[in-house]
Amino acid sequence: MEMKNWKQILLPYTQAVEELKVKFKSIRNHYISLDEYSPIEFVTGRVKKISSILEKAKKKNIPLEDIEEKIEDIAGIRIMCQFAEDIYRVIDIIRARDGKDLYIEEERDYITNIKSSGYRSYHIIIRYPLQTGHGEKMIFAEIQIRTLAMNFWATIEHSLRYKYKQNMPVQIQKRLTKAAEAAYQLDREMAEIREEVLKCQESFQLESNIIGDIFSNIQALKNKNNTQSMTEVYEMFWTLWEEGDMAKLKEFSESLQFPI
Ligand code: 0O2
Ligand code: 0O2
Repeated sequence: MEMKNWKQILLPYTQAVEELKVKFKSIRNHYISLDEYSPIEFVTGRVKKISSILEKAKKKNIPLEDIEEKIEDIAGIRIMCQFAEDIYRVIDIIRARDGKDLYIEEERDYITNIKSSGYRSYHIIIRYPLQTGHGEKMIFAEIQIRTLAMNFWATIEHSLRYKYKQNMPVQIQKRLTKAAEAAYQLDREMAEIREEVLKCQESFQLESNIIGDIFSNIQALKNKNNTQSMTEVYEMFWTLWEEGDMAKLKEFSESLQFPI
């Protein structure tokens, strides 16, 4: 494999990362548009750096011509969740798509089986059928699903490991182990207050959607009505807004949609 082919080799992986990001972001948007809590907080993606691919190939004795078949995380998607419980909802969503737009190859549960470094995450290796200019190409991708706390720890640990390579000072290693434990405790604490947080977030989301609806309905009315009746509509809105009763605001929004 010559160096000049790298760009060509990585192109399908770039496409896969972009497509998968759109797909998982859409799942989040779907929940939000239905006023529902989304188990996905945010999604990121990356194509593995050439230097990391080469390092991994060397470490695992993979000949360069086998890289595409043997290195499963050239395309990587990361899904962040607020709570550990959400991870299992995301896993179910992905499993439900198995055999449809992706094929699950393997699952690695580093949440139950925490790595010795302290790393926690749930990995799903998939085969993803990519539509290219030259027909379908099946490629590997790795989906990492983790909480915000797991991500926080892993991001910092990854950058330190990258910085020190094999020579991480023992003192820093110890601190990282302690920090991993703290991140684990944080997830446990958050699970306890999850119900409370969910209630607040849902009502906030609902409120912002109702207000959004009211303003689009007012806009639609404005195009039809005269300014006289619009003043009444605004006054009514401010009165109800100050009262803060969501049921009344919803009713008001509907009355604007279907004026008598
Ligand atoms: P928005 O409007 O900010 O929600 P891209 O192709 O640029 O969308 P990419 O290249 O993967 O995505 O970018 P990156 O930097 O990895 O971040 C992806 C998305 O994750 C971005 O949002 C970031 O705002 C979001 N993100 C990154 N870190 C955090 C974080 O700590 N908390 C939260 N809530 N979001 C974070 P978008 O998709 O650009 O859209
Ligand atoms: P990059 O390109 O820097 O993101 P391995 O044998 O551990 O090298 P394996 O068995 O092929 O890897 O796959 P695994 O363990 O399922 O996934 C490897 C990826 O998981 C890593 O990518 C990290 O993103 C993440 N990961 C695994 N272990 C750790 C850890 O101890 N700390 C952190 N921060 N992340 C980890 P790379 O190789 O770092 O690639």
